[in-house]
Amino acid sequence: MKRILCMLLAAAMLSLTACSEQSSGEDGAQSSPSGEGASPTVETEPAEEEPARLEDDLPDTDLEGWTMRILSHHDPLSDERTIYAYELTGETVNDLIYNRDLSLKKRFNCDFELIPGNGWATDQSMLEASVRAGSRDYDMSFLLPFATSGALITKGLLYNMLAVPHLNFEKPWWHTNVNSLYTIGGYLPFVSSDYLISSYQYANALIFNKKMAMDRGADDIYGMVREGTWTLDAFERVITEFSQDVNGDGQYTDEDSYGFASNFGYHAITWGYAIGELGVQFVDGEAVLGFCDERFYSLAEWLYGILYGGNLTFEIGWDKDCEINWDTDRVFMQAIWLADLVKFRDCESPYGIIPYPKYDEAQDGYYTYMDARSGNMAVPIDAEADTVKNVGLLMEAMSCLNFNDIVPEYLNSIMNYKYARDPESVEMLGYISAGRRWDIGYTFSSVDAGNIVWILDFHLKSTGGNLASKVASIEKVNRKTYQRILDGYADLASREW
Ligand SMILES: [Ca+2]
Repeated sequence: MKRILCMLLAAAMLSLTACSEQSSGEDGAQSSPSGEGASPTVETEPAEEEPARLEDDLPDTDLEGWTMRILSHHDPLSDERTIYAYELTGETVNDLIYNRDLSLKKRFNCDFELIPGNGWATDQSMLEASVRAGSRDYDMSFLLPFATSGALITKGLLYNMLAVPHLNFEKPWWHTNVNSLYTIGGYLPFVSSDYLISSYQYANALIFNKKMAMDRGADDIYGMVREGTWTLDAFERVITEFSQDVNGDGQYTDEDSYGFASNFGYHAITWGYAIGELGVQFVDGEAVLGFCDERFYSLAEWLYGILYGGNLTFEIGWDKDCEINWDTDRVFMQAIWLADLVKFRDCESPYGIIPYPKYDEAQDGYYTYMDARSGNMAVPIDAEADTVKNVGLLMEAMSCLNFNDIVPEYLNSIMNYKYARDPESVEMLGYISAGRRWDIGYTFSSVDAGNIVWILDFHLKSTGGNLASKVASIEKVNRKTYQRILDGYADLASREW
């Protein structure tokens, strides 16, 4: 039964990974997740037929004791634990990763060494130092390209992943939509697959307090999501009734009650993606900016009202947990990364997981964006041919094992199953997964007041929600910035691979 549930979860999450078109805002995410995968039947005993495992179809290979040295992102909030386990700890996902690597060591006669960075972008400076010195200190990397705003491209630090043997993008563990998005002119600097649990952990989503919803007779939010009526207006309506000056002191502080809690930076920029836009797209060799049309400006005015207008929203600090404890039942809805849900596992007040709302009912689906911390896998540009081949072999094998065993277990682990089974949250994960967007603009930006991707963070408050003139003042420099990255791409694509 557990495995059946895992497969349902995986199907829900993977429903769009294989088929979305990320470069277009027109027809990417569907308005509903794939039917069978997202309609959980956990209360019914299904026919006990184990789903077939998909094989990696890799050749028998003896790597003769070769050690793959993995350079990994590592900062206080996210690190190598998404891909690597140092020892058995009793924690399910950790131990699955540990045993996965153990089986690969035996199968291919190889070993792994994890070399962590130490801070936001030290991993990338370590990689750059190795490339400059020609010392080949690493064989593979798990980095956050976002952390150096395109320097991985403009400095030419990464091998062309399209030229790495053994990677088979036809297999369902590859996030082919993501890999297509970052392929320009026949060059692909990095890839994403189920090897990165982070590619699920850092999807932006919302949770709501089911106890508060029941006590107050709130609208049927799941029903609205399902029917396509979960819109900005509906969101505003359901959160408004929960804000209250609980202690009656005339101030709104962490002692009061709110309809919504969110970080006003990295979570808040999700709203631009939720209405179906992308920060930047590369079209026919040119950088085309999003977030600069009437629809976006209208969203910004609305969001100003939500975040700053009427004590509706409690602000969560940067990289901090919400100061209002979930179990006090004083926050009705909260912006999260899926990675945060492990912290809610022991909460008494049950939560339901839902996607961000649509702009209006006419919008074709629910969208969200993937935070930088989802990261990417890559190979240093100066890797020798044998190294490239070995890394390709192990990346493919690891991705396959994660697809079969680890991602389903991870998804199961974030469900709020301690007190109440909630098959509807499984269904909602399908909508969230289907609407995941990766954005070239975001990936190659930094947290910067002059970057269009971050405009809701830096300028919403100071402009009172009227962003049009601010956008106009930064458009030109943004086009230039992204054009420089496109030029870097062109240089790399022109090399022999
Ligand atoms: Ca108060």
